[in-house]
Amino acid sequence: MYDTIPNPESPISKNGYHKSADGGKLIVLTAPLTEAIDHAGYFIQMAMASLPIWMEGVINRKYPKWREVEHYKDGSAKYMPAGVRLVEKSLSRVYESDDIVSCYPDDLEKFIGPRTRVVAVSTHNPLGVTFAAGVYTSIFGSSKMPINSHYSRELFAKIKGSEYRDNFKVIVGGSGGWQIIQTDLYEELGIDCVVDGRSESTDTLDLFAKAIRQEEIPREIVVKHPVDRDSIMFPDTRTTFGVVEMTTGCGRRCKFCVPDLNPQIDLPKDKIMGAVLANVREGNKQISLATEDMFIWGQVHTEIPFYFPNREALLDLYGSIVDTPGVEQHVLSHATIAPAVVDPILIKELSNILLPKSPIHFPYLSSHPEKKALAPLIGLETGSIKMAKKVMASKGVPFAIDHWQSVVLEGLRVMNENNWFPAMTLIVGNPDETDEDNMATLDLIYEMERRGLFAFLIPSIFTPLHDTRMEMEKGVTKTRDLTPLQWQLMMKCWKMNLRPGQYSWWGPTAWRLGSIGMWLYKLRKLNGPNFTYPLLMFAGLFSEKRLAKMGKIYTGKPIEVKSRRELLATLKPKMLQYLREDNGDLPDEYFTAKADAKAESVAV
Ligand code: B12
Ligand code: SF4
Repeated sequence: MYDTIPNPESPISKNGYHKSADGGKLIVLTAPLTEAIDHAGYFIQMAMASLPIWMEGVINRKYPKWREVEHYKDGSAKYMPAGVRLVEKSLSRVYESDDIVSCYPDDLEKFIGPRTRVVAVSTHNPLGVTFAAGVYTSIFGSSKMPINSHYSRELFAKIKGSEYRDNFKVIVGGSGGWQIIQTDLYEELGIDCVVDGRSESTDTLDLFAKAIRQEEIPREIVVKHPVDRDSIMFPDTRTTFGVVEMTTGCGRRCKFCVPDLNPQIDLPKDKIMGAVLANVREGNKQISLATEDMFIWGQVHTEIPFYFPNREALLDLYGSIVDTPGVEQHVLSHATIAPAVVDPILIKELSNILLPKSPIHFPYLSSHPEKKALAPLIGLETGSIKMAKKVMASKGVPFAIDHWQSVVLEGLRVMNENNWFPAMTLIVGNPDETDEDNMATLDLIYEMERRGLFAFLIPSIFTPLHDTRMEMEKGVTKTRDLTPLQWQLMMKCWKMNLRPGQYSWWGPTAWRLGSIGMWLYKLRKLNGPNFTYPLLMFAGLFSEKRLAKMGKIYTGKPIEVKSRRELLATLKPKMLQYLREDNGDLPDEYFTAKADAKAESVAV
């Protein structure tokens, strides 16, 4: 019924259009190769999001087989990002599975044919204009073309050049779709519509139906996010890196955050386990639970505030995952730091469960016999209380944001002691940021160094993200405009990151010579004079003490740090009831309140 070139011989599907053995699939789903690969773990994709295309050789040398992907017999993709798998699952409610295919970009020609009506692309970060990704390519000189963007553009060009292009619509979705809307690259990339939202929505299904009927579709559509846990679907096929959703939303309400705009939902364990089993069945050995904050799972919409983690529920969930036969590796995704201060025993017990299956090794940091480590992604964002109050006032709850520096240091201490070495993001160039704010963040970073604490620090330049409360705000836009202190913060973070890699005799020398060579060759012109001394500090050409004496850098002032006991003592009385005694450090008020409650219940 919907075919423009009907084949009278072909059978009719339940939706009323003609099937054709060689006419292509009705709906073809795909994603950029660099986002689909299930190779070498998270870090390769993160590197490809940040390195410019001219540095692709570095990736090729380190991972010569990264382009080798696996197929099913029919040529479809063995693994795809979780987003693609969910679109596939959502559509399968309406269309026959034989009408839908998920394939790698190189296989598009096999599946796009005269009866194809939709080519749908899921993308995480197609243009590299999001935080962290854009900044590093721009330091190296090309702000628009990280490796991932290059491959995304190549994919769009391939679809645009299809001989059947007039017959189908190109619909884009996924967490990076907004980049197309914001840069208005519809024409250039050959995109008809960008969907902002989840594929489960009936609005998404209506959009696909319209496209299949070859009706006009809007350029942009915002679809509703499901509000209850049962409306979120789960893939029953293999996902890239074994990603399975654990929660949506967050609840800490940082102003710059996109995922926090979604409702706070923790997904049912049986469905999570179903998706884990599906991954294992299809040959995946790794699982990773996608979340904004792993610690809210099991404590969403209960009588206890979500920022007091549900220890038993979390241990049960993670235990079931790593004990699933076939799961050989498990990787953490995002978390927050305050729960480590609230419940250190939870961190310890999670380590006992998770370390044996962690593929991450930090030989110079870990005390685990096999040097294994856990590395969740955690937002530090700023060390300035003034800035934190403005942009992330609830980031450290149950602790007041005034104690943010102590929460970070204390949380990191607990984590490091249990072999958690998180990757922590920092935002440089927030709107209205002053030198004082940067100095406060440097104070915190130097204090981390003095205390021998380790986190992999990822500074990125403030990017106003769509729909957030900071969408209209402007921070620094070019690396040349960064102040000396902003540069110093970035370079100090990277210098500290390299600490565990510098134990070989050649390590420091290689970095020193490499970075100076790079500066002479390219970077001094690109990044301007404010970059010079921070780079010299990074390269270790002059000691930090000497550079500070010369007035070229700021080496931080000691900060007053509250211990865990002191932090707990700052909690509001009504919060004390949610603390657990086995962690110790409880303030006297906790015991008084408990005795009072007991006396009251006896009296009743
Ligand atoms: C797992 C993950 C990763 C993994 C794996 C990614 C992968 N290829 O599978 C790794 C670690 C590699 C990664 C890397 C990066 N990530 Co990431 N990642 C996530 C995380 C935790 C989960 C993503 C996920 O699979 N979710 C589950 C699926 C089901 O959700 P989904 O993809 O959004 O799909 C739904 C909808 O978007 C929609 N949909 C999806 N595709 C399509 C297509 C069509 C046609 C339609 C209609 C609908 C649709 O329907 C789906 C639900 O039904 C999210 C946070 C989050 N909770 O989403 C961050 C997140 C998406 N990542 C983020 C960032 C910043 C990055 C990096 C840039 C970080 C960096 N600097 O290195 C890189 C970029 C990587 C790249 N290739 O370019 C940001 C935002 C990205 C953005 N564009 O704004 C997020 C939101 C994290 C955050 N809190 O800030 N990431
Ligand atoms: S803690 Fe992280 S996920 Fe939660 S609102 Fe803040 S930035 Fe977003």
